[in-house]
Amino acid sequence: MEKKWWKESVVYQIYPRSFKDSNGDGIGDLNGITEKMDYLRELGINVIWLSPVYQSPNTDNGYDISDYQAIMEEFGTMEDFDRMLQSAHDHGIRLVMDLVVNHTSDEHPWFVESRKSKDNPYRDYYIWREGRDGKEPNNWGSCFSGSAWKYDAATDMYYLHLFAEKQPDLNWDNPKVRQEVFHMMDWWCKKGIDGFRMDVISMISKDPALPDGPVNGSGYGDYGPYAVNGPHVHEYLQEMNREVLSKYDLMTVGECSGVTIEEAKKYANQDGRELNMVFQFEHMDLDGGETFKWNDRKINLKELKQVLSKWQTELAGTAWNSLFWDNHDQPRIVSRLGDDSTREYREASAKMLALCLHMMQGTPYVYQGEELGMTNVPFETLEDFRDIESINAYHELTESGQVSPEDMMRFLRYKSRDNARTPMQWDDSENAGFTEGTPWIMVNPNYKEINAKEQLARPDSVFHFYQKLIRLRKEREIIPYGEYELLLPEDPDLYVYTRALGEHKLLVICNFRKEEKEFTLPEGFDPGMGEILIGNYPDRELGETMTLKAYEALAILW
Ligand code: TEU
Ligand code: CA
Repeated sequence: MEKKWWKESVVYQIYPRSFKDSNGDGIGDLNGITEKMDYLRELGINVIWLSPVYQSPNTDNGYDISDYQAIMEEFGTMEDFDRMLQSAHDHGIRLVMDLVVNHTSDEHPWFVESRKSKDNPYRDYYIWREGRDGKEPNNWGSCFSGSAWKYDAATDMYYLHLFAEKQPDLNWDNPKVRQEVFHMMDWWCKKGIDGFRMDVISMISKDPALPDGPVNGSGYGDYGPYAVNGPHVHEYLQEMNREVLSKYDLMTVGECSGVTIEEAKKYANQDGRELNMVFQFEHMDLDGGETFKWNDRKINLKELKQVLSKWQTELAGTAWNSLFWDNHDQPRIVSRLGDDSTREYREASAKMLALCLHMMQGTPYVYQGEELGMTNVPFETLEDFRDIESINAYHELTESGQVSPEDMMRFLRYKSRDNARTPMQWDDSENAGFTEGTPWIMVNPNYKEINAKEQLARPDSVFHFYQKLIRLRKEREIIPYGEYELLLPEDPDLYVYTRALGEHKLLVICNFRKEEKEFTLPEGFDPGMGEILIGNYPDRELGETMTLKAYEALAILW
């Protein structure tokens, strides 16, 4: 496997609105990020992925962009951006920007023009269709509820939006659109940024016939077969690579929901023709159901092992994957796969989950607050939520009678994206030290117990555990490059795997349960010869048979 800096890096994702507010308006900002650069260096991460900071009406918190070359006023100025970038580089940290080019905001000047008339020069920047019998051009549903089409009276036609109405999809089949996007990317590269995380990049190419999709639980058709990994997606990414990416030393990661292994081998092939790595969701979608993510089902450990292992072994030597539990679209992992019921279990399970993921092959991503074991949030009413996906889903599913209001509130509390979007918990002062004003979304009331200040001062904290995992990846080649093998696939409680490189073997053992569990070392692993690289209980001694404690995890090197 070819060595690359981005294979040996750990990425930290910042959701700027919730990271640190520097001016008391209740909204995180760029100067807030600059203030916290020392904290990030202390954690040891190499790369920041910055969620969108561009000008935006904020229907979807910056994933609806109205100017790709301007900074959102609430976040600061271009000078603040330049200072933040310089500060990151001074701290030895690279900066990867979010690139949201499947769609723009409807307030983007391209769309403002496009909707004016059928012969406007920008008309073909978006996907316009005539209605079918006075209704939508096809049966597709959008990701944020309702039809994926919006009627526009000015020209008596419909435009496509796979996300919110205010996020019209760009028409990538138009070469002018591609040139505009590539030009804008080049402008950012010249500024000195270090890469792009590409939002829903697997969805930029649609089958131009736009056929009806199979009807799903929502009553709408699924656009997946015609818009995900569509007919020209690889051609367009190769063009982007030739025109922009190949000219700089970048890290590129494609958010590829709905990607298969076969497709991932194209997006993230080592031949370097497209992107460096994919960011895919198969393991996170295991608790979906008829009403998609909206339920409170638990992920089954055997299925989780099977899916994660498939991606480990099938991409090996060919393509590269991202490793993550949390991001700004996911509830908190310690509440989802771990145990947030007591302080002891919370810390043990947060560390176990971190170890389990960080010892795998791929580039790990830490989402802000994950390194503290931040939890889901006790939202009480619908008014506590800010996320368009959550609010729309509540209305759609309760008003159609598919889900009762009580159940839906429980599902939102468990799965809403807002669980990841409450303010970063810096200390135990008011508003968790995030703002001196009124935060734009509630602070998790557990900040007095869970905060960075307390954890920085305590050697056995979740923070220091992440710090050690991140350091180990840099010190031990076996972690980025070793060969992966799953052991005990049928065990319902333990996740055990090995990594192998040259003479060395790494054994990773994770108890996903609070019950104690017997574990016997596999044949050939001499307990007297193994070295515990990291574990979440201080007094662990190696034996041929060990009784693993609640959520115990360890990585042993031979
Ligand atoms: O998310 C894309 C995506 O696949 C989402 O539908 C995701 O599955 C969903 O949010 C999970 O509930 C990206 C961004 O990460 C997300 O924040 C944006 O809202 C979305 O694209 C539109 O830009
Ligand atoms: Ca602010």
